Amino acid sequence: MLEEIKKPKRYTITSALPYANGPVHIGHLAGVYIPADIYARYLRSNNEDVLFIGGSDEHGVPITIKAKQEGVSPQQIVDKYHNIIKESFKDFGITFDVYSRTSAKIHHETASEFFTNLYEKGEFIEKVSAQYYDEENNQFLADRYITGTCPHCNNEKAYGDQCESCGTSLNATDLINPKSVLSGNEPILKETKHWFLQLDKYEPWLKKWILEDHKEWKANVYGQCKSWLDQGLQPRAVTRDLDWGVNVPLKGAEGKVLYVWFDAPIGYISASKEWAKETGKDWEVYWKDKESKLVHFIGKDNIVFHCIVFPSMLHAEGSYILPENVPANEFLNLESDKISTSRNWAVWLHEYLVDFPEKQDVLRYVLTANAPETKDNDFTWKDFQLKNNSELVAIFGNFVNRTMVLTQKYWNGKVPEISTLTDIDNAVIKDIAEFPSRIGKSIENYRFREALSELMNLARLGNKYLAENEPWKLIKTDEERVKTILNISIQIVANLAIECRPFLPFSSDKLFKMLNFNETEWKKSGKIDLIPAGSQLGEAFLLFEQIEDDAINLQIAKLLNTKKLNDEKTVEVASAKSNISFDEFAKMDIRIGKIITAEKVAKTKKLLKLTIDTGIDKRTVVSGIAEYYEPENIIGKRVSILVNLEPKEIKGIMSQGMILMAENSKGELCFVSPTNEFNEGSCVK
Ligand code: B3M
Ligand code: ZN
Repeated sequence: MLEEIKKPKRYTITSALPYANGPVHIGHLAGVYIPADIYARYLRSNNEDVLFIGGSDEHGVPITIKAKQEGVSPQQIVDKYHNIIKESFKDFGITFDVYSRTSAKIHHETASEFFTNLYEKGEFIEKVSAQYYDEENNQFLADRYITGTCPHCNNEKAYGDQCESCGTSLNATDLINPKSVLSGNEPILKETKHWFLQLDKYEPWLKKWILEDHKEWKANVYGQCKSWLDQGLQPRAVTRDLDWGVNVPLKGAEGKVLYVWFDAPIGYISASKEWAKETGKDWEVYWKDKESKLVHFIGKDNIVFHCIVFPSMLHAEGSYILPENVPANEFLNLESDKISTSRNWAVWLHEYLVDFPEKQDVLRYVLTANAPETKDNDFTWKDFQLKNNSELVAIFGNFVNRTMVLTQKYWNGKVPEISTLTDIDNAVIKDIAEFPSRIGKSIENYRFREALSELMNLARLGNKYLAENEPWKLIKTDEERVKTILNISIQIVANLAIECRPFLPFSSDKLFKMLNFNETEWKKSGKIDLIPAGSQLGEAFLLFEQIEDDAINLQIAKLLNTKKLNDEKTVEVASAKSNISFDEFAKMDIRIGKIITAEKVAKTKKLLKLTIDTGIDKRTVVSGIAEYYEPENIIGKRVSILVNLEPKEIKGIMSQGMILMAENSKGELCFVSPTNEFNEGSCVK
């Protein structure tokens, strides 16, 4: 028998805590905060008990790096960005019940207690391992503080945790030629003790809890969890050698802090405590009562921490509820490129509001309509303009405006009476009744794009109703009929005002003002008795306005400029090699040679077979330059050649020597040629 799904008593809604090392951008809004806000607002309009939690993640290595770069303390960095981020969320109408931060005292206490609790229960294993240490700075190096050559792709700028060139995740000890970012020196390996959460121990439990009991999770989330679980889990260190974070509350753990991903999710709990203190409410029921429903809104890069690590922590602690769902989103790109804080490839929320003042809802709309719910999606300024002009203005705004203007014109803004209902009216009334549950269902199932498109269908229904009945024509012949049509249209506007509120709260406020109305309860919508006949409406004004090409072109130009600056910046120089003696250098016999013949090597893309007159002899050299030179264009060219390199067979051809090439940061090659007419055989020294 199907189990009756019991309605939760209350909702605990968390949204990922953004790192306080930069402002927030459209990717954050689209992926996490808008969906979470729609969900929270919708539930509240249903009179549900909701605690919607946000806050800044103020620990972790990126923040210490940023502080070093700017020559200030980590606390100064997080103070600055915490405030900017908090303001942006407020500006965009994200209705957190609490927006806290992990540098708060209450958080340090809460995280510390949580750790101690697990420690005392014996949930950690202690392990000593060798880690990189910078002797000049007397400190252990976090993975991000070590760079070196990627063993997979030879990228010389790989980090200790990942190579951003080939995407492989690495251990710091995998790097070839590791260097400390702090001193530039080669780090030494030194033993250090850390505490590990035994994810392997929880694996069977996790498998059942996720793979069997939560098959309803979004496919992207479920799939990622399954692949982690299929690979098998390892114990994971929850402490670090770092001086910024929550101190490890153990003797002998001086200089160690909790790993940022251990303390950050506990931040949700500390924020709840802070909220409880301020409001006099009880935080514990939101976290410990089985009838509370916990939902985490996050981006896809946070899935493992919210579905595997944090639940394991909660499970190990034992008194907490677990997330009922984790509706993680994929990523939003910007004009086909990955959003990047370091490359400034983003639309920053605070900047958007300077360029598009009071247009929060336009962005909320476009980001919801384009939400990366099932796959990565792209934000483009052209699409932003199109969605504003042809959807918000042409459909939603147009319907509201026509209804308001006609009512003002014919009845001075007084809501006319309904006389008799025709079949057309009854059909529309029946349709109107279906929207609240249709939109609501989509929201409850975390399908916010679908919910929004349903909302737009309600506006479309209104437009169609007006267009088919043409009250502006009927007014000359059948005033009673026009009264009915306008009354129903006004009711549709009122329905829109309630139902758009989770998505477009600023526009909902405007509609309330225009309608002289302020009903926020979801269950009141779906009906046509929202605004009684005889009510006086407020003044009509435009809900949305056209966005012109100029405004869009300006934004595109801004991005092109960013791209240009970035391209200039990427002229990077490969790092220096260690010194050699003159004798070592002098062993190389480098000459000027002349290319006499050149042809492509069959079945290869990169290789040319060259005959070089070295002045000493004429010899064959195979060179990987086919992508940069056409054979016919290089005959007669003078180049540098290392003549005493051991001969080597390449693709069945004996190559005798090597042509010297210059390589730029993009990996492009060009010959190193004499600037004057020097004969073949001349020595390069
Ligand atoms: N600060 C990572 C991020 O912003 C991290 C989220 C923490 S949620 C507990 O992607
Ligand atoms: Zn690599």
